[in-house]
Amino acid sequence: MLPTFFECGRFRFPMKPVNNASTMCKPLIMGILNITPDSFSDGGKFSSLDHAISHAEQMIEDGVDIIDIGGESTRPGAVALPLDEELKRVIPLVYALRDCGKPISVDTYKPEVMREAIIAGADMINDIRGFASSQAREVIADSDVGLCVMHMQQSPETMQQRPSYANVTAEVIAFLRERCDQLLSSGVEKNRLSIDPGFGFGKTLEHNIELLQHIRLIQDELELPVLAGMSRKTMIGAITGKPVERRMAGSLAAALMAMSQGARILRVHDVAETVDAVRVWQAVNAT
Ligand code: 7PJ
Repeated sequence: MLPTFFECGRFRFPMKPVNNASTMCKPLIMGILNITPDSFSDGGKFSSLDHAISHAEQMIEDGVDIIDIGGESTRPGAVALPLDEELKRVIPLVYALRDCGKPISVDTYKPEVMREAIIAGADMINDIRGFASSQAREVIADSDVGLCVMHMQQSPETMQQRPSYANVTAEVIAFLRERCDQLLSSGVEKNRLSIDPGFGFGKTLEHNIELLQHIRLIQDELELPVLAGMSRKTMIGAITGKPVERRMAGSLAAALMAMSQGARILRVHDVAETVDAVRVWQAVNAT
């Protein structure tokens, strides 16, 4: 059984189906707010603070539930961003958005960025390295933020060179279980955790598809809400043959597949369109 709520700083979201007869639960929409000048999806369109703020305002109008701020590009082959540059990009935006009425998540694996983001008012930390660093776990234990613990094989520089698993689903479950146990023993409450198989992070298309087919199993095994992020990713391009700027329809289909597997949080670029797709799904399935 999933915890009843996902606790996320100043916010609390119900995680169980409202209607017990239905296995479906309306997923939360996490909108991606990239402030990387080299962001491959937004083409650097939202590089300045003002543009990022207006992008956030648009997402709120479109029905976003959580805003995920990312300062460092983690596309395959990307090189790491220096700490001071990431702080300069992310922290002013957290301050600017802290009272926007929606929880602010920060996509970072650096403990220093986590600490400053929490001081600035962030409600959630989304770590693509799954809180591997003990300093990260210390920062988190001293706070009340929600967490996303993601699986990645290797690191962004090398992860797509030769992804390899004997059993990808079993290995992702084992990894996430270990990281979540570590967090729980450092004092983090279970209802602050969400988990993510990490689509595209050290995975072939076949690995990604197998994980998508097993979201419900992953969620049931760990009894934690699954966050799924496939929006505009290479896997969508590989299936549809479309470049990144034409992957919205494929991304919507993937989001619905994740939702039908019970995913509780969908991390997406196209908030308005995903909200509509979820509404149609709900109208048919959750009555
Ligand atoms: C993910 C992420 C993801 C979580 C990125 C991109 C690359 N965080 N940060 N899950 N992806 N939790 O958005 O294409 O899949 S950055």
